[in-house]
Amino acid sequence: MHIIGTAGHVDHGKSSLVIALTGHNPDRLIEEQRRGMTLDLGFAPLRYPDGIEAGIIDVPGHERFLHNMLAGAAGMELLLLVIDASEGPKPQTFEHLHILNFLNVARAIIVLTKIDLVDADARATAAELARDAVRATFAQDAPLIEVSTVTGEGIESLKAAIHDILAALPARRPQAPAYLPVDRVFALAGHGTIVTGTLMQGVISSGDTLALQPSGLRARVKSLQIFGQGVAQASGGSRVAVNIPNVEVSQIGRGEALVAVREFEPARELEVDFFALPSAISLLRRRMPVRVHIGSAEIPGQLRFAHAPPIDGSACRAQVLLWRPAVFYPGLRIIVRRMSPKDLLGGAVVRGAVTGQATMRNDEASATADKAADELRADIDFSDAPTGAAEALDVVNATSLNPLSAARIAARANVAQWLAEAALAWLLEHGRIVRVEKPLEYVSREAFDAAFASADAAMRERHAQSPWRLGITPSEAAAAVDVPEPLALRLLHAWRDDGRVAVRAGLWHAPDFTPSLSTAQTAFFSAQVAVSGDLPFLPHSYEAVAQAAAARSRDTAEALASLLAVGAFVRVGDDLYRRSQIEKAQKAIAAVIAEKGSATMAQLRDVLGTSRKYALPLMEHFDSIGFTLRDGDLRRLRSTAKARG
Ligand SMILES: Nc1nc2c(ncn2[C@@H]2O[C@H](COP(=O)(O)OP(=O)(O)OP(=O)(O)O)[C@@H](O)[C@H]2O)c(=O)[nH]1
Ligand SMILES: [Mg+2]
Repeated sequence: MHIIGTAGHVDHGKSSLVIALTGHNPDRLIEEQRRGMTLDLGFAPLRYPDGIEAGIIDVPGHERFLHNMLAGAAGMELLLLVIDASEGPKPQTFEHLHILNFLNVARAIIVLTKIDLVDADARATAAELARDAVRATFAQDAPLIEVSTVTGEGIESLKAAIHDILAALPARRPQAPAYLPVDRVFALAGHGTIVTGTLMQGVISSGDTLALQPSGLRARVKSLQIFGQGVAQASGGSRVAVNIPNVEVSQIGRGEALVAVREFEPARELEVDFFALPSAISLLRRRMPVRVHIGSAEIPGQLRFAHAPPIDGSACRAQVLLWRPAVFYPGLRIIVRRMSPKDLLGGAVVRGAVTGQATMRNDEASATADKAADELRADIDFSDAPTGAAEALDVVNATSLNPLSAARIAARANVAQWLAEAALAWLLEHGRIVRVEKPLEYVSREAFDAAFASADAAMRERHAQSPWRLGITPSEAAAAVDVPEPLALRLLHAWRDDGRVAVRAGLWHAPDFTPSLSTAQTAFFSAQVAVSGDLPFLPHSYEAVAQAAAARSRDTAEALASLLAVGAFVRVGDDLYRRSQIEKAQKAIAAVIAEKGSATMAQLRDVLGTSRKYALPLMEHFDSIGFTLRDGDLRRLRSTAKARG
């Protein structure tokens, strides 16, 4: 289903044309029928025998109701530009045309109405003026069809022309998350709240739970109608009435959007490509108060250009700050008017929310970034990739090392989350993106590898310069990669899972690295932690050794930490042993227990030849590492296998 829109000056015959095409009067308000003037949006279905169908949005022509016209304008795919043959183009002909030009309406038909009122010459003149009016807009090559709703002349050929265009229109992003700007809200006796709007993208099914945004209310879809007919499902481009009985009418206003729950987060700062209306260029300021028409909402805000305002109608990077939050998706078209008077300034295509890291980039920088994204995916074969894989990859590549959740990626790629998840799994499997844990998020493969190269260089430099040291701290890794420490830690864990780094005692090192002491350090520790020939199992005081090492130099203190981490020294409480002491003690203990099956503390102390003060903690250490086992007053070996280890 597709959406056709009317546009044109007041009284040029838009509503009459809709009646002639569909048999439905779009002017539903009594006031409209009494005054013969459209005040608010009207809707009518257009169905063809071959199943092609469309909804026509009839807009008011009077300039006082432009805000209503704007609420319905987003989402139009085919424009019927209505021009009275007896009057020719008038101000709102141009204004509507410009607005729809900005909204990127793809196709148009120029409809010259009331031809029964003019002679052939006047008709030809009106046709010429109409052609002039659409020059340099999307409608410049549109067919022009002359009609009269009084005599019926031209109506059938107009219907045929509409049919051919509809048949050729592409489908509307069913893979995207549902987004329906609400343009009417009312209660129906026995049913409760109904909201209507054009489903801009995605699919809505009865039974779905959606969100009204920016209010955040959950809305359960009880049933759906498209032009009065109940349907189980509506897809992008449909004019839909959605029954959401769990929400009160008073809780919803025009301007809310009914959207998929997880993919949309209301935001107030938008990054956009702005297109100025050429006649409004002199009004533009670097920062100016504006009214923004986004979906069906009209929100005051500020338009900001990075540098000077644009000097022509070509795309210009800008930010839009809204006074109230709104939901949007990349590619959504918005209209920007001056705060007061409300002149049309231009239109804009939303790129996304302004994110913390991306300060406003100028056009040159964004062009470079776009080119980089193209290059990154140029060599990938997406032919067997799930829907949205290319979009998700662009999003992840664009955010580089800032991890993004699946929900965020879905939102920025404008792909429904369940599809985005399948796309991410595919990209992971093909090595195009990388996941980091806690929480589970994704980063770009290129950025991840580049970050590793920096961390690896810092690590190897440390190994070369301070070979006695175990490695680098997360904060040193963070400095090397230039990211915050918590992120550095997540990256380090991911590299460890890849086998590219290892960690010992909180210090990160190359997997093949073992610390080695300088000759001077070795001599220092040989002297400090000497083993006495008489008392081979006597430990040293850890505190005393640590203080002596620290007093000597920081390097020496680091070397002590390394000796402990690699197990060359073993710390038991305050007692410091060499590994050889521990190993010999284990042998001696194993021998004495093996002989008798068990040993008392006194017997073990005698074997060790030390006092109870040292023997007791050491035996508790052996218990704790699973070497021995306490059995009342006795010690046994836990198992022969472990005794050997
Ligand atoms: N003679 C003649 N009159 C027409 C024709 N089409 C519309 N009219 C008359 O023109 C007047 C305006 O028609 P509408 O269809 O209400 O015009 P509109 O463009 O919808 O007006 P707004 O919604 O107020 O902008 C009405 O009195 C119609 O009867 C036509 O083809 N021939
Ligand atoms: Mg009308």
